[in-house]
Amino acid sequence: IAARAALASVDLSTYDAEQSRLMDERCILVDEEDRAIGAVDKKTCHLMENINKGLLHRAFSAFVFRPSDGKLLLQQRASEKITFPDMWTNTCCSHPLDDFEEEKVEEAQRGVRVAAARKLEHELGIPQSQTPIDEFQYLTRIHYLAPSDGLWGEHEVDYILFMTADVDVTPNTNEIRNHKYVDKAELQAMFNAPGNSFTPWFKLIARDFLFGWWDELLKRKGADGKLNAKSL
Ligand code: DMA
Ligand code: MN
Repeated sequence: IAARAALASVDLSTYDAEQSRLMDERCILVDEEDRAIGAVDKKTCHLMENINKGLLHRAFSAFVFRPSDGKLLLQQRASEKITFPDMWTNTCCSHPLDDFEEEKVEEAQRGVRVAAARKLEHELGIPQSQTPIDEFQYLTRIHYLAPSDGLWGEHEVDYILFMTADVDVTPNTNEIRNHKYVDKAELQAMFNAPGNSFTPWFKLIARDFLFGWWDELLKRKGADGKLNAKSL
């Protein structure tokens, strides 16, 4: 990757103040093998000009399913989001941060699990007591690159985490516009309907992985009759 001094920057004053502030968070830079190689602010990480020079960071995509019926909790991103505003997506995505020692721990994907619980609370108001980090089922990592508009985009090694949990949602309206539970047919109908837009990573994960794992999850009923992603 390019030397730090050569990386592009941009003025955020026309964007939402809170979302601009969050652009100071420090993401974990990784190489193509997901080895941590440094840290840089979220703004720098998400500018296409830097992505085009190879800048890559670590992220997670969490999928929360309702244990009683296996419906998936979706969110629609707020208009305030600087990247991918107003798009429908999986329950919660974000980044483990270099700012927190615990989120840098790689053993048993501890860092991304801790970050996922933190952001489920921040974005959806889900108390962390309802998302114990050991209950996340880590499925795989994907490396992908996707532009948002001309200026912004994503280039990540993205850890996919499933969880079955009964959760209380209190949306942070600076982060999410809407949320809803869907079954497979309802999600497919949303994809087919004109006018809905979806994040590129959610479309990619849905196309390649989601429906297969979801079918498996729906077969994994415990003695209590509830679905459990931990057995996937
Ligand atoms: C970034 O998500 C992570 C992925 C997997 C795309 P995001 O833009 O929702 O992050 P944040 O909520 O931290 O802005
Ligand atoms: Mn990112």
